[in-house]
Amino acid sequence: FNGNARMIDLPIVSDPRGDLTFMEGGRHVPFDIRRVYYLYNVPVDSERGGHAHRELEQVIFALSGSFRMKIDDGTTQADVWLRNPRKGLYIKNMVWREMDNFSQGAVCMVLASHFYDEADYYRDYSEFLAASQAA
Ligand code: T46
Repeated sequence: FNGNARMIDLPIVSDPRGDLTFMEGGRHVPFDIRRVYYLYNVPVDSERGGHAHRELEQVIFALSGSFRMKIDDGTTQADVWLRNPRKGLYIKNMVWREMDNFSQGAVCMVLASHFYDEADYYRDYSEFLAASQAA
């Protein structure tokens, strides 16, 4: 995906008590983690996202259940199904994302490179496209 998005595989430590997965900032995640948030109690017909970020980089996980991410860097589009809690989708800045097809009880956890800042969002697709093509 032109280096703008890729899957990150995290370690897994399994024993009869269950599985353990961990992530360390600057090691498994290619930025210093400044914020973590999660989506839950998401209705199955919900559509989230519909924006891109000027600077923010994120890694997105389905900790439980599954959902679809549609990503678009202005040149390439892809559909990614997240359903494995040890495989995260790394998304660089300037990538449009939309999320849907949430399974019942899905939990989406996101690691972010910056604090929340509404000024960092493109919420208008044509504005995003113009900016991504000017870059
Ligand atoms: C993204 C996808 C995967 C905060 O106050 N702090 C936060 O850290 C976040 C993420 C959101 N908010 C507020 C802003 C809105 O008033 O929560 C409300 C809902 O946010 P939003 O409509 O942006 O939620 P999603 O699920 O459409 O998008 C979020 C992230 O905003 C976005 O960066 O990539 O999850």
